[in-house]
Amino acid sequence: MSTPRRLLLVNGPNLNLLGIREPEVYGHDTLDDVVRLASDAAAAHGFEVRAIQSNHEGVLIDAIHEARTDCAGIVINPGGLTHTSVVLRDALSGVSLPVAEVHISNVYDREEFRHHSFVRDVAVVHVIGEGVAGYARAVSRLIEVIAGAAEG
Ligand code: CA2
Repeated sequence: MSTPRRLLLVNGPNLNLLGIREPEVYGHDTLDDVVRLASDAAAAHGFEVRAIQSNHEGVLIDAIHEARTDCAGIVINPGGLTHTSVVLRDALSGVSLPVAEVHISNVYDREEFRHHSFVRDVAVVHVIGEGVAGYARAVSRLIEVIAGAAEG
């Protein structure tokens, strides 16, 4: 079966507040801007994006499971769940799709509790601290990985 030309874009808790609160940390772009940026980057390679944002861990996990059947990879900013969630990590490793981890801010320049990521070692691409432009970079790099795997 051929590889689906679709990525799942996952944004975790509180990222619906992008562009509305804390612009000094996360900038002025909204979640809609992020989805547009990621979709444009994917379209440049002939891919489409299915986007989900939720404040509920189980909803995110269901979306990750569903991606198994019709997506080629997952771009995820897990928000605060990055630093706490074994179940999110298990969902990502369980679907066996290539994963790109994105953080808008540079978590390593912030509080110590943000330095640990449960997702880090199940992701093959990491884009950290590049603002919302990092989503476009993560999409392009993940598609390179997918294309490389399809070539064998
Ligand atoms: O830098 C990132 O992208 C983070 O994943 C964002 C998370 C934070 O817990 C991580 O340590 C780093 C927070 C997402 C909440 O986003 C907001 C956006 C605007 C206003 C308030 C929260």
